[in-house]
Amino acid sequence: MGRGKLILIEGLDRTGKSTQAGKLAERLGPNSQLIKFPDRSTKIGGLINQYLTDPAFLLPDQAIHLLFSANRWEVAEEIKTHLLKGSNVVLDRYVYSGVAYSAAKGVPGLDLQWCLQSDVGLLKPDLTLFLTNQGSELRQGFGEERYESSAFQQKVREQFSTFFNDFEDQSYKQAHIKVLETSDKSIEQVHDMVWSTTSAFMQEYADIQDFMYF
Ligand code: NYM
Ligand code: MG
Repeated sequence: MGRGKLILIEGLDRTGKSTQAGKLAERLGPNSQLIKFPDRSTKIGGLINQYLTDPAFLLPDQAIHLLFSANRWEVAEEIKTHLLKGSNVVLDRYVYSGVAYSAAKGVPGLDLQWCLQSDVGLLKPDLTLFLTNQGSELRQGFGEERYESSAFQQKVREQFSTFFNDFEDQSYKQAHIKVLETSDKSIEQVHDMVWSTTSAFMQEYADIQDFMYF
């Protein structure tokens, strides 16, 4: 039996990631695992949650960046164990969110290169589905959390795109990162796109055993 596949759903806020990650994990069967980042249930996740929801809770940008990264390292071994047992793991956000949101702040020194360092050594997803809803960042009515403003989301979009284009190897990008345009599509229509892309990938790459790392 081959190892399970690590499948990541990424995107800006309000693009339906959590809904789609949940539906994908369900479709992959009872053996699959769904892991969301940030995981607010751990001690580190509690600090992240406070930072996101309480404007009076201040942390240096470098410090909160490292907490988001530490929150991934907390479950790095658990993810690998699931994959080795043959379970597929669906991630709701991961390293790409980590670098894109922090780099979007425009803080001197906090560039993509710096931001990636704390995640170097984490498993790379076998397949990343980047959900994009043209203009999602231009809409009104974002939530109340830190980062949920139209102006900031536009900057995050640019950082995701720079990262995929300039930091990822082009052949890796072609095979392993798929951009799904979801504008004007229903939840079920987007799920169909997610599923057809995932199942085609899993057939083509059924035999991969080696792991890839950031
Ligand atoms: N976020 C998420 C980061 O800034 N860095 C990270 O490493 C991760 C995983 O947290 N606006 C940001 C993106 C979101 C916020 O995530 C909360 P969610 O998926 O909205 O709960
Ligand atoms: Mg959010």
